[in-house]
Amino acid sequence: MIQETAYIALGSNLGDRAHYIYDGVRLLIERVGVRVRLSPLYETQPVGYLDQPAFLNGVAELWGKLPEPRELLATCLRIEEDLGRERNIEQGPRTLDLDLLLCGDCVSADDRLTLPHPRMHLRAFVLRPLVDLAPEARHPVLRASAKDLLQALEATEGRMSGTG
Ligand code: PH2
Ligand code: MG
Ligand code: MG
Repeated sequence: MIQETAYIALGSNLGDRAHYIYDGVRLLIERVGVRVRLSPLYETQPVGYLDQPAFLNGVAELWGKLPEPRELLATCLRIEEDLGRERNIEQGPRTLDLDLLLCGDCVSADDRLTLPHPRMHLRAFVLRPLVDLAPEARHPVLRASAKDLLQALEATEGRMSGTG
């Protein structure tokens, strides 16, 4: 059996945000059948589309016999839907967003799934919790560790508030 590691970013900015994130983790464990570790959660200000409430963000590490990335993506979308996500405004408020960041060393650029996530290295709300979990996790395209990517981002943007 091939054991692999994947990382998924979680974000919520509607309702009981922590509850949605913990429910998302529970459903990942049940439906993917792998071990999951959850990072600390951070309260973050919206990036991109600004006119929306603050987010709670974290990252989950999945370890075990993983499905194909497309199947994992389909499971994530289904969990978002089952937890009440409505897609009205692009990048707008959501009960739960699950974004595939890394699936082992997989690199993919088809129209439905881009891996690694195309903006993960630009987002402190993704990199900060990823570094908490796995500072040495490698970005297979940029060939840099999560820790190095966060350091590079902080050098240009400054440190994300509330993360020490
Ligand atoms: N997600 C977005 C857009 N902006 N900002 C924060 N702070 N956290 C998010 O998870 C987030 C965002 C689109 O997915
Ligand atoms: Mg997202
Ligand atoms: Mg998403």
